Amino acid sequence: MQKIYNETGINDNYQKAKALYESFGVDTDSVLEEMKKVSISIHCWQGDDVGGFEVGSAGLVGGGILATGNHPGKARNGDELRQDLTKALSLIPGKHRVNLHAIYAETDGKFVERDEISIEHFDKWIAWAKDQGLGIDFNPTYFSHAMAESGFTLSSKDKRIRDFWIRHTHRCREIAAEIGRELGSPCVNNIWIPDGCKDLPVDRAGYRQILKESLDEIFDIKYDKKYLLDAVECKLFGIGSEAYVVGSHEFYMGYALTRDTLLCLDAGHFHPTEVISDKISSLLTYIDELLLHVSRGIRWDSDHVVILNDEVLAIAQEIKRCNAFNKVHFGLDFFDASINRIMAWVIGARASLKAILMALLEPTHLIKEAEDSGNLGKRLALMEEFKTLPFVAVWDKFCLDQGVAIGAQWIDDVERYEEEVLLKRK
Ligand code: RNT
Ligand code: ZN
Repeated sequence: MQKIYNETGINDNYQKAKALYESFGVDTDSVLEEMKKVSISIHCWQGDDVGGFEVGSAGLVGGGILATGNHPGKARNGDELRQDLTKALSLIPGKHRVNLHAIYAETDGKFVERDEISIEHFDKWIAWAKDQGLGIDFNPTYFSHAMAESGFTLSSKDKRIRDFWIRHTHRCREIAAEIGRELGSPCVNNIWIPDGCKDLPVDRAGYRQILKESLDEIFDIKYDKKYLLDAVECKLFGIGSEAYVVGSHEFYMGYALTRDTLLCLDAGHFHPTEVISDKISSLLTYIDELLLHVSRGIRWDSDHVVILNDEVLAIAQEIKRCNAFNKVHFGLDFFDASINRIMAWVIGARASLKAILMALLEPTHLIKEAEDSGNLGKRLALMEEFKTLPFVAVWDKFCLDQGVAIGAQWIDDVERYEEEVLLKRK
């Protein structure tokens, strides 16, 4: 591989590609500048199958989500997870963010209930993020807990249960805002609850009314958007909530619109032929900012590793075509326990960045000209031709400039890390 990828070759290829893109009115140098500013939010939970570090935890339980597989070497504590993330980030070009869940609190071996966690339990994450130049995003955790066993949390009809989760959310927003202040970059705190029913409920409205009231109580406490951005994430169904999900798309769209929160769209949370890429322009007509959970559902919300497929490219194209890189927070959400977890991160993050780069390199103005002049054959023809412009020459140049492995070279690196680090974890 060393022979194929050499600096002179990459620079030569880049110069040729630059000339070709220029002939279509695209300046690759400024695209590379823009790419440096693109920051995606990389979810920590791929590193340990959504287990977290709670004392006495049995790993991911309930919540209607599932991590399948038993690949060796998963991170067992904060130090290992940060070590693995550091490895993954070294193979991903650009400066990014890490997305935490409340269960990744580090409590020094002591059990701390979720409604009692606080900022000091995230000190190590913050110090590491500062050291690495990363931002951090956050999520309250409403699953893997006795108080979530009924299948209801913030929408529970049991006041004791819902008050517990309201208190947990208060803690999380406070922590997230503090993280945002510490790191000088707003922390997105995303609320996703698993609440719903396996079979037909009769009181669909009742639970939604309660959820609205719980959320209103939560958001009654105001934070500066400089530090904290609140998001709410909808879902269509989960395992054990097939018939009814309280926090549906319509529910949260209405909520976000009337309460001025961000709306989170997870690519796996809609009907199988429904795509989130087409929702971006509609929502941005009314909503200031969106959070995306870029994921890959296969037949259901299976949370497969993101790859460079049509939908991921369409998402990136929509953000570009709407000129909305400053309004759309691009987060990853998948968990595959059956493959090397660092590979999973790197595959998903590199695929997402490739999609974004491809979108930025698209001579959109020419396609739009064809569309506006009514030449729809030309519009389709250009879209097809632009798919095979020498994007990879620009991608390799980006990786070279960012000092990360070119092409498939990173795979050897992760395999070595598996031998030297992961397989030694017993
Ligand atoms: C679940 C949601 C949610 C979770 C994470 C772990 O269906 O997608 O975002 O995946 O919070
Ligand atoms: Zn999600």
